[in-house]
Amino acid sequence: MSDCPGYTASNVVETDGRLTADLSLAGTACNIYGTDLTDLKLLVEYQTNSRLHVKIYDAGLQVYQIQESVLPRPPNPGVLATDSAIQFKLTEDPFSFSVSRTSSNETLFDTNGTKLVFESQYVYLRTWLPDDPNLYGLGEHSDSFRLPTDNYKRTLWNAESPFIPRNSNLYGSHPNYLEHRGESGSHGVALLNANGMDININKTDAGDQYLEYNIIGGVLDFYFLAGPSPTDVSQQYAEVVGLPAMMSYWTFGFQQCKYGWPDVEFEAEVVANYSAANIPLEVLWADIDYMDNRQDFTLDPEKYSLDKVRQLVDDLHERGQKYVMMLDPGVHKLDSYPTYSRGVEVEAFIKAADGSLYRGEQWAGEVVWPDWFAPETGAWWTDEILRFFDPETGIDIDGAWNDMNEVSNFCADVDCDPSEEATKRNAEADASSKSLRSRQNSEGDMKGLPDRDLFNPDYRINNHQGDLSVRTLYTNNTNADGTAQYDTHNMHGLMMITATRNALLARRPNSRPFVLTRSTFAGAGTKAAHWFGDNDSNWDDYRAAISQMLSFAAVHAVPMVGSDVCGFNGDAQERMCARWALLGAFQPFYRNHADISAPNQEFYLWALATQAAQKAIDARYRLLDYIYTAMYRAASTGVPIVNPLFFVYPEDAETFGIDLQWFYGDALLVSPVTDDDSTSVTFYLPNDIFYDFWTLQPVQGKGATITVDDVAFTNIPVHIRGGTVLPLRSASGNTTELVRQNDFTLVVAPGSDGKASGSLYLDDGDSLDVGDKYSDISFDWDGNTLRAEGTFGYETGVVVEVIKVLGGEEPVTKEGKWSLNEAFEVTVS
Ligand code: MIG
Repeated sequence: MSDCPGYTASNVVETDGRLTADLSLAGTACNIYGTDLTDLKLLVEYQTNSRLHVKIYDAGLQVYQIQESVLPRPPNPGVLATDSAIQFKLTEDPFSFSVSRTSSNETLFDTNGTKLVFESQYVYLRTWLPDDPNLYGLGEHSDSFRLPTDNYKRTLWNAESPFIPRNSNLYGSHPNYLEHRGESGSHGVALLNANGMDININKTDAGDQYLEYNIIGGVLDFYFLAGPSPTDVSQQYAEVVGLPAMMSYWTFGFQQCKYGWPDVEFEAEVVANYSAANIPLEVLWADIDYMDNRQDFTLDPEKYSLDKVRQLVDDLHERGQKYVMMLDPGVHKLDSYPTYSRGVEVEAFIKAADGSLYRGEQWAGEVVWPDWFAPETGAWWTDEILRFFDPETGIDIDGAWNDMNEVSNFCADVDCDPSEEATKRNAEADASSKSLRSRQNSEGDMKGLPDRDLFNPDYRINNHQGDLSVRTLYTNNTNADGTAQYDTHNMHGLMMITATRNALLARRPNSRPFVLTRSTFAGAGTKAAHWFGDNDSNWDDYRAAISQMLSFAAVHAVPMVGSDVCGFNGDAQERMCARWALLGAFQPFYRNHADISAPNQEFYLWALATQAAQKAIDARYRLLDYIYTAMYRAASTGVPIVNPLFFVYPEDAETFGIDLQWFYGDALLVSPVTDDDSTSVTFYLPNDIFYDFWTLQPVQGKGATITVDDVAFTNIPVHIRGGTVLPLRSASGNTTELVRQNDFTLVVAPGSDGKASGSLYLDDGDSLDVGDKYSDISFDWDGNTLRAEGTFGYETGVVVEVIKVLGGEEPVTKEGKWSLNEAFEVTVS
């Protein structure tokens, strides 16, 4: 890199809130991993007081840029630089820039002294950072929430990732990070670039800390977010990629899945067993087992006959339970398979370089994949979903599960032949690769530079699968809009969930669609929930579930997340599964799931897991409206649904590295036992007043760790943060529908100043547009009186029956019947 010439800025034009410049290569091209581009453009926009857009792109507008149709960019209201909380500073020769905080002049991002490299297949930019910075994000990964700062590499390339390996790329890509600097605040840096990349966080030999991007294509499209609080950064990021989709109330219920359940009768037994064990089950899932020969939109005629599945779904619905089924993107290539032939008809599938259908291998055998860029693909997908999931004649599902959408291809490498004919096809593809290039060659359409090596670029990212095309779509495939898979690979999952969400909306236009996805990209939270894929039934992955949740929910604007509870791979053990039942109950998405090769692990199979699940679900369901309110805040304002400790205590340096505890919502501190098979836990209690959630006894935090021994395998330490009012249902229920019929108890947990506040959002729990039929009630406790006021548009039919004020040996309790349809005021003494 040091041999590269860098760029010089010229023609700098500065107007109100905007700066543009030309960047020209400052010397002899270094061509380290491709060809240096000679002419670039710089665009700087002060978009809002807290958002700065900095874009460096090719003057010819040929280099690939993310399609607006996939990831719409935020509007640019435009502000004056002088009104912005962060400032852009340009150094013209050699070109570099910095971003600093206006109020303190502190530098947040700084490329000075390093040279930008912008080549056909390699883009490099380095920023200096303070020593050992507090960095979070750059998912998807299974590493610590606070990222290592020494010799650490984050690779972003969506990949099938069994056992969620550490220090590896996983199923999703989110090239944004949050940096927290304690008292001086937090800021965010979001890069909208979908190409494969390595982000290195390390120090130079001289000890200077840096973060650097090594990207194999695309442009540098940065959004700098001013914070200054960590929560502000989350909100500002959600403004860039879109606010998360609001989830239905029932999606917070407990869910059970298993790959390898033998038949629909067994599924019905699972439901009955849960009921017999007195463990509420909200959602039953169907994995690929239901399919005929593992083809989408088919049923195994023996094991999952239509009549029986319809009966099961009717029974579930009658009891207020739900059913979700899997859909894989790989479509069996078989002329007699209607989904395939209808797709061929409308050219819905990805084509190889020679124009023939691109084939690979998946569950069903030889498959093709949807080209989500093709004009008819969305309509074809919706039509397939409408046909198969027709409530009258098919299966009336409540949600859809999208798996394998990285894309996962069982073909191991680019020499793989999904069938005998593939040999011939590959030869033809080679011969006609020119046609691929010419299709990319049009000028100024941002569809990708011509003449690139789309299989093996010289800069090799650290993909744990190996070369770019290993076990996925060949990266030389051209999408229908002329772009290459090489550039769009990381967005296949996002596009699939967009199509699936649209299809579910066509089925039930007034309901919030529920889609669960394995693969994600920036913005995925606007479409779907995400689970962390094929983890292992061990304590390491139990712990990793916490940092994964924090990264997605607090940094990547994907609130509805969770791991496979009790672990996917391997043989779950009773005590671990009991602990995980408790852990999962305090994460947004709560589903037990296991692999076909793993023994069954439904909670009722063990005494400890049964008791743990009963206790966990009882608490979770009493808390449903509290977490639903947090979901609503996330969906309407971008405030995270769960919070890392430093989001609540941003000046307490002890909290910056914590990823074994979290706030469920912003009032409940969850501190599970995390050591293998242990019954004791040492956790951090910030300097604040807390109340044990189970006993309601006050506990004064001292800004130190405390150790609790004898934590039963059926127990999890949870504390209410002082200063909050928790709206709890007085009782749980077998389904969330029943929970909604119960009255409320308001738990007032006074802070050190004796005061407390909280809120409660209520609506029908499922309508896409609730209009004015919602209530958003704030609770304020001044030490004597609780005041409830706000908007009251939703008639709950239930009341607040108890107000409990914590603080003394025993809580002070007042009973009554306070309507939630209007403001009220209660003095408790
Ligand atoms: O190759 O559908 O991550 O949850 O059970 C495995 C079968 C394919 C991977 C998913 C997992 C699912 C499984 N799928």
